[in-house]
Amino acid sequence: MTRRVEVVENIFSANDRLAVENRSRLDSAGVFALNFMASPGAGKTSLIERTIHGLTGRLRLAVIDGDIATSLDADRAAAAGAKALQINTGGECHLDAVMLQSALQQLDLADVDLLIVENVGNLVCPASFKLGTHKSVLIASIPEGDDKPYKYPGMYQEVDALVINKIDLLPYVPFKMDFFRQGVEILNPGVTTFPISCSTGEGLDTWLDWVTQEAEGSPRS
Ligand SMILES: Nc1nc2c(ncn2[C@@H]2O[C@H](COP(=O)(O)OP(=O)(O)O)[C@@H](O)[C@H]2O)c(=O)[nH]1
Ligand SMILES: [Mg+2]
Repeated sequence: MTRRVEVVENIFSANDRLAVENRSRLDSAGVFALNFMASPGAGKTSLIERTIHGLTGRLRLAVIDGDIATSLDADRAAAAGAKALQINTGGECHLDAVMLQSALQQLDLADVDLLIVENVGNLVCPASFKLGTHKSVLIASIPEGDDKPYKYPGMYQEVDALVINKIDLLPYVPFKMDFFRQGVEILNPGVTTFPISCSTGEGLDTWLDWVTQEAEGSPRS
């Protein structure tokens, strides 16, 4: 039992060391990076598309898409106008720092201001693996239900910002916003929150302003 714990700790510390290297590579290239995490179908790729459309002409974007199989999400990001690269994890339920390191080696970062990493759809494992990105963003969505902060506390307490997507569905889906927000507040008090709809565009201006401010405030060399 003790041996197993040690092995797990070694894996995490090796990952964390590589995450630090990734961060320094991003900083020296002047790239601000976000890690998008969410359950499958919450709207990660939809928000990436909206963000690309909203920031074109203001920031130069690249997207790294993590998926178990297919390049569908990277194709969507490329069609929206960003430089896009797909990582297929071959069954792994999360991205880790090694995978990001190899993706960064394949991207020319010289003409990138903002990098969005779309993690594998999963509310558990991605929270445990640092990548070296500057901020992590959780995309929750109304049809998932209002109990998710209570059921997946590890994810909710880790993130720097919370997007609540699909608010256009509030009239149709039972979702108690107060109950949801109470759960979030216990785990991550005061976390910056963006209620949005990728379908109608509601709330997206505030989101885009936040991304722009964060990217412009990040270290550049
Ligand atoms: N009603 C509604 N549907 C949305 C919204 N955002 C995304 N979707 C839909 O949700 C599904 C999953 O979206 P996708 O971006 O692929 O999610 P991902 O798996 O997290 O990347 C797609 O059918 C989207 O069209 C939204 O704000 N409102
Ligand atoms: Mg996706």
